[in-house]
Amino acid sequence: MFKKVLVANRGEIAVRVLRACEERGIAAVAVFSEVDRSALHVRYADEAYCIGPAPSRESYLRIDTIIDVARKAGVDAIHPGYGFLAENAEFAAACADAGITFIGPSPDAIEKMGDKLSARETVAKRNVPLVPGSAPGLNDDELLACAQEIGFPVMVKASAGGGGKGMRAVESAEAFPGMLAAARREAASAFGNDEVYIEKLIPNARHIEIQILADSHGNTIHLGERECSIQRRHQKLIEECPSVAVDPTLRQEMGRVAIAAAESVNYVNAGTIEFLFDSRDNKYYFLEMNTRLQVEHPVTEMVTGVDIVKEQIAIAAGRRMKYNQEDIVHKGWAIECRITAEDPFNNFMPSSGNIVYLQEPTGPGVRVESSLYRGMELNLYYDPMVAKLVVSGETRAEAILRMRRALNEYRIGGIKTSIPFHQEMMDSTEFIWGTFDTGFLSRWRMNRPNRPTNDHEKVVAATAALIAHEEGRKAVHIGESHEDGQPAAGMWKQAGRMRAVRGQW
Ligand code: MV4
Repeated sequence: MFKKVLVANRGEIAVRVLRACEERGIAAVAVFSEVDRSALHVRYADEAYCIGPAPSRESYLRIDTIIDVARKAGVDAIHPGYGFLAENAEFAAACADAGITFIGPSPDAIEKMGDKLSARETVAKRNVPLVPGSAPGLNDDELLACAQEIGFPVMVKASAGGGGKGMRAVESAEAFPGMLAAARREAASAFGNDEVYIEKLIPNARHIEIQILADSHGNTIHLGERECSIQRRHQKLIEECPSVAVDPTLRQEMGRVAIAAAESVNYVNAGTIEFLFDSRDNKYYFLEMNTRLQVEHPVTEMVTGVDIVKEQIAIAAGRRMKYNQEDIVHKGWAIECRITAEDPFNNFMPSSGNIVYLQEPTGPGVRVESSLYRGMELNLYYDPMVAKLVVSGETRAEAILRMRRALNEYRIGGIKTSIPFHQEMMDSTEFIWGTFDTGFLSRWRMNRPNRPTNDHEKVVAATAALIAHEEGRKAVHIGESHEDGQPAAGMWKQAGRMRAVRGQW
């Protein structure tokens, strides 16, 4: 096993990886920018080195500086976390050149999956279902012909893009040339590569992804799906494991397909296969593969009991995986709310300032992954996500009620946060019923701050009905009495009353 690992990241994920190192008895090295000198990840590490000024280009993205520090500190391996250098093939190769193990997949796998056209071609060889679309290397006329054959509306996507960057929906052949040119320009300036492809547009789809783990001895397993349809401008806000849209048969089938996709690039380490899921015909289509640990990995950990980060480290050290596919069973339900320093009442405007007060939720089924501490000076240099609130329960309903309870306990003073947004989501009938898709948030309007919602009865009724549904019973009626004189669904009514003071502490 490794003796010393460098964590090339910051924030909650750096802390998460440092905890895994500690549990494995591995000494851990942190790196930090000038403004992160007193960050939580620096305090958690056994050693820490400054790698440059605040802008990430000059610190967390500096391959040469990070490799230098890794050499000086004498580490055996580097964990990249997510974001920054996690999906940078050049960085993975630089680690190998320095004789340091990159805790992640090979540069070749990162490269093949990083280019979305090459990813489509590679996984297609293993019969992974793709959205009908174009082959690589087509000129503008050929792309138009392809779009007409597939039928409008279509999506124009940048091959070097991903995660929704450089993506355009096109409704008609008339609009196509203009949109195509715009997409190419945008891709050229954002990625230095103007190659685009088209796909049939799948409307009202869900975003469902499969977590996989693969060791260097040829074993690849899947840990089931995550539901990630609650997104705003391609930023996920809420994730769940499992998904209400997936039953055990579909889980097994999508898992098998995800394993095939991973095997098509001889994938080793943790990875995620993203699918678009069309709820109208229950068909699913490969979108892309993320060759890294993801933000939302804890929901899978809570439902499978697998510590994905500890497994990543073991796999990178050449160990055989601890689990066979038969060992992976889903138990209960987990939900994650991303806590961001943004004002949900003001178009998610980023917020900064001193964390003057902090009280994080705890108790049964609650897990907080956070980079916050009282007295912290939060700046605007990095991603606004400052913490993740993850809860689990025996059922989805219990997880939702627990999330409501935990959000109500959460107090962050000094900055605006997304907590009120999550409180409203936990009250929404669409969320409670699970009848949402990726278009849901663009149709959603937040209530105004401090305006008490007057639909508690609706929330309580919907939740009670959901419980009844889950238990295969008929829904109870609110307000009716049982023989013992207790109000029916009294527990759920109480849950409906348990709401936080809106706005911030
Ligand atoms: C699509 C799509 C509909 N049809 N592709 C957005 C992120 C990127 N990974 C792919 N995305 C989409 N691709 C086809 N052919 C709709 C989306 C999409 C979306 C996907 C997942 C989550 C949220 C989304 C919001 C808008 C569009």
